Amino acid sequence: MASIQNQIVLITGASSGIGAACARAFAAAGAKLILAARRLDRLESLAADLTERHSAQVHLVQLDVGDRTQVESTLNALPDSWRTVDILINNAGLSRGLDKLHEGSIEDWEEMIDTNVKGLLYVTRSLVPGMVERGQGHVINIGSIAGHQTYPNGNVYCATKAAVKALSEGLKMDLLGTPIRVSAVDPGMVETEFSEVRFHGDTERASKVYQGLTPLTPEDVADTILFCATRPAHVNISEVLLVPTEQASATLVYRQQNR
Ligand code: NDP
Ligand code: 8X3
Repeated sequence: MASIQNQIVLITGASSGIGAACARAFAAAGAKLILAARRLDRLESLAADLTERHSAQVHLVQLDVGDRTQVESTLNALPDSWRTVDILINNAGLSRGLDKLHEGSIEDWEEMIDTNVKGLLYVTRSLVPGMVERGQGHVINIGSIAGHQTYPNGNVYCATKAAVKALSEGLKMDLLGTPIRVSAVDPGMVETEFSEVRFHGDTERASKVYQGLTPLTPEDVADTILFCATRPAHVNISEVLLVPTEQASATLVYRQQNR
């Protein structure tokens, strides 16, 4: 296992779920963290906890990844001691709605495309040139099983995650000949705030998504991401698809009654 002690890791969408779990896992491994999300209060309490538990060095940025001007100005204004990002975890993302395409909300589509595709591109475009210049870096994109298999009513969300898959593959090709690594970590069902956000705050509908099965936890995914980041420099984990044992595909899950 290669050490990531004192490496600078920037995590987008660190205020919840998989991003927050990554912050905990990478802090425990001794990394320095730049945590980004729109909800600064959430980042502040996470940072306080990481400092107390791991004496972690943490820098917070309030950031909407879908706002191009904000991404460019915020990342260009990182303090000198935080500029040399070694590992970028493009995790910020969301789904909105689960509707037939011809009945879907165009506002929902735009929010998903702006965050999951354009947001990932803006952050990557801002940080990867520095990695190339320094000859050091690793980009880890959080895709989804939804980028491998489309499911009914998933249309635009699945399309954004298929785009993330294509962008991870394309970035790897474009960085060939540099030491920069690119990984895609593509989970199946993970219990986070994801479904609550998808259903616009309908917690009852959200909880039914995971009824009768044991989903992945955010920590399971963070574990895999940390594994990718701690391989020796000549090893590039290009793609990992991880699902709960009770999930076989995007549409096939095994649910037990009374669980
Ligand atoms: P959560 O809703 O728990 O977390 C999503 C995170 O993304 C939050 O921290 C949120 O922060 C951030 N975010 C959303 N929009 C923006 C934005 N415009 N700018 C900055 N940050 C933003 O969900 P998950 O942890 O599950 O999701 C993380 C990633 O994992 C997503 O890319 C998702 O698509 C992917 N994924 C999730 C799966 C699941 O089943 N849960 C399965 C496969 C992939 P804030 O609102 O504070 O900005
Ligand atoms: C999240 C998993 O199956 O809801 O990407 O699309 S799924």
